[in-house]
Amino acid sequence: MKIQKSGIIALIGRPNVGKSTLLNRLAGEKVAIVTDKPQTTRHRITAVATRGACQFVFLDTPGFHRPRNRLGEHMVRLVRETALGVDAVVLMVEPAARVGTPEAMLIEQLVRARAGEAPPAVLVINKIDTVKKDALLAVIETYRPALPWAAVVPLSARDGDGVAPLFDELAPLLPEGPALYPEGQVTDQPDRVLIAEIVREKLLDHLEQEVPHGVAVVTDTLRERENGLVDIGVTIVCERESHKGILIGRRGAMLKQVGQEARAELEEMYGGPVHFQSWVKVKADWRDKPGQLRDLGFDV
Ligand SMILES: Nc1nc2c(ncn2[C@@H]2O[C@H](COP(=O)(O)OP(=O)(O)OP(=O)(O)O)[C@@H](O)[C@H]2O)c(=O)[nH]1
Ligand SMILES: [Mg+2]
Repeated sequence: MKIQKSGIIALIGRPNVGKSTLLNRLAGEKVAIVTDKPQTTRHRITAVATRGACQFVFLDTPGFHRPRNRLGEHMVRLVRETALGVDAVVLMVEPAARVGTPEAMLIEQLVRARAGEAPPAVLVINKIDTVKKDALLAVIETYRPALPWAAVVPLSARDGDGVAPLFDELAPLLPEGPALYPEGQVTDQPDRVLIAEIVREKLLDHLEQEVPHGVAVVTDTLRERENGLVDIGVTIVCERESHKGILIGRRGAMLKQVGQEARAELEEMYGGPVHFQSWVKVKADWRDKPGQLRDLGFDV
């Protein structure tokens, strides 16, 4: 079917609310990594979905939070810029009957940026699998006055319940126009970025406390040999020697475990054997150093 409407939709909300889970659900495949740690997403991630004559281009964003370093400032700026330059915004909230600080700030910015005009926005209440119906009604009643112009879509990004109605609410907000991405393209992330993110996801799954936030991953090597084997090498960056010890683990146990998990997913992605190697490097306070942030792929 020929595309007649297409538009860009930003997913915004506090850390850990489920934006990346929803992005993957909307795309129909894994485009963004998901963990139970807040501030997992650090980049803007595109996922393209087609429904009938509509092409939806979704942009996942970092969780909106009070920044404590340059990386955080960059992430928060990215949320603001993204939210203001799109055709529609999906504000995602937890199923709690209270407008929290990040939500209040995001709502205020949306309203102010468009000089009081109602921005095309949809409010998504996520994780409905965790609340009873009465509790959900209380959440809807809480948010309705805060965003009187927006449709409210309760859903479970994890289970997929309520995701189809979200497409129905967003379709009328798309401008008329041709496809923005070629048919079949699901994301614009280069393989090197996807690889680094998969490794970071496996790392975060095993890390606790302050270590995860100070971890970055870069793909150094990506080479397909003639026999079909894919060579992948990554550098894992952390902020302190003590963190390096945790990342490597007792006799290298942690790095080995993470390597196994990452390799399994990468082999699925490439449909064949992967040779995976990783190195751990300390870069003190990289999250506060513009030069190092740029080296690690952040557009600061
Ligand atoms: N129960 C439940 N958990 C969910 C749902 N959606 C996401 N989660 C969980 O919430 C956690 C955070 O999910 P993410 O998708 O990484 O959240 P995010 O908003 O992208 O987080 P940041 O990138 O840190 O801003 C993960 O443990 C998910 O499995 C849902 O619908 N129900
Ligand atoms: Mg995310």
